[in-house]
Amino acid sequence: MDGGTGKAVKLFFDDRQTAHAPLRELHNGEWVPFAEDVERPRAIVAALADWQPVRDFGSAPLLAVHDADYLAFLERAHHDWLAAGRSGDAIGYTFPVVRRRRLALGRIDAELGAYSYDAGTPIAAGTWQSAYWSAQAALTALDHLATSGDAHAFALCRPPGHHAGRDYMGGYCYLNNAAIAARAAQARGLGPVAILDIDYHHGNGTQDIFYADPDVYFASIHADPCTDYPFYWGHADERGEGAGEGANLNLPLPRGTDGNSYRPALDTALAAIAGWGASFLIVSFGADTHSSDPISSFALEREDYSELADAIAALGVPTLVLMEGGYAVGDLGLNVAAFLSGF
Ligand code: SP5
Ligand code: ZN
Repeated sequence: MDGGTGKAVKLFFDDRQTAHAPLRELHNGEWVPFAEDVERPRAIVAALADWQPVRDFGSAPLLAVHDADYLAFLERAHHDWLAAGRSGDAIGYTFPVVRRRRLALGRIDAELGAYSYDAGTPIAAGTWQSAYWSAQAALTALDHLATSGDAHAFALCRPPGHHAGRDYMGGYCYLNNAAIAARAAQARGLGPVAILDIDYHHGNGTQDIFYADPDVYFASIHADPCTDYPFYWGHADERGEGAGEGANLNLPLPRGTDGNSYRPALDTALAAIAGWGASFLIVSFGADTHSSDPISSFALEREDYSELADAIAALGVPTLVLMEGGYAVGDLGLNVAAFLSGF
C-alpha cells in the first residue's frame, strides 16, 4: 500500500514482448519444450488489471550495460541463421573457453558460442524485438518511479534478464533488464542503487556486470549452485573484487527450502542492503521458488510471496520490481499478484 491509500502498484508490459517464441531448448541431453514460453506473460497479464503502456527510451540505456557488438549480434543473429540455410531457432554448440582467445569470427555458429554460455537460450525470429521491449518496460517503470512519487512499480520483463552479462546471453536471458535499470537509475540521481535477486537461480549476469563496481550492491538468494543452474556462479565466497569487494552477497540455500527457511536469508540480505545505504532498490523477482515450479526445487507457497514483499517494502526505499523466472504457468499469475499485493 502507498501511504495507506491502497493504490495498486503500477504495471508495465508491451505486447511486442510476446514475439519471442523459441520452440525447444537443450536440457539433459534432450530437446525439450522451451520453458520460458509466451504463456508466462499471458498468465501474468490476465491475473492483474490496468497495464500501462511502455515507452521507447532508445538504445543508449542498453549501451550503458552491454557491448555494442553484442547488441548488434542479437539484432541480426536470427537473420544470419536463416542466411546460413538453417531453419527454426538459432542455437550454438561450440563454446570457447571464456576470454581465452577473443577471435572475431563471422560464422553464425562461432558467434552463437562466443556470445553465450549455455545451450538453453535460443534466438528466434522475434527474440530481439521482445528483449528490446522487455528492457524498455523496465526503463518505463523506472521513469514512472522517478517522476510520479510512487514508491513501487512493476515491469513484466519477458524475456527475463539476470543471467545475461555485458556480452553474453544465457538462462533464457538476452538483455540484463535489472542492470539496465540500475544504470538508468544512477543517471537520474536515484542512487546508491542495490539489486536484490530473489529468483530461484543465481543472477550470475547481474553479479558479473557489477562485480568490481562499488556503486551498485548486489544480493542474491538462490538454490545452491553446487546442485543447481548456473553451477559456476552464486557460491557464498563470491564477494566482489577490487573496488567492488564487499558489495556482492550470495546466500545459497538447499533444495527443499520453504517459506520459513527462506525468510532468515531475506532478512540477512535486507539488513545488508540497508547497512550499505541503498536509496533505490531493484528487485529481480522470480516465481520459480514456488513449490509447483517444474524446473526448480524450492517449496515457497503463494502466501509467502506477500510476506516477502512486505519485508522488502519495510526497507522504505523506492523499489522497482522486475520479472525474472517462474515456469508454473497455472500458478504464475496469482503468485505474481500475491507478491505485488505485499507492497
Ligand atoms: C530466468 C531463469 O529462471 N532462467 C533459468 C534458466 C535455467 N536453465 C536451466 C534449466 C533448464 C531446464 N529446462 C527444462 C525445460 C522443461 N520444458
Ligand atoms: Zn530462475
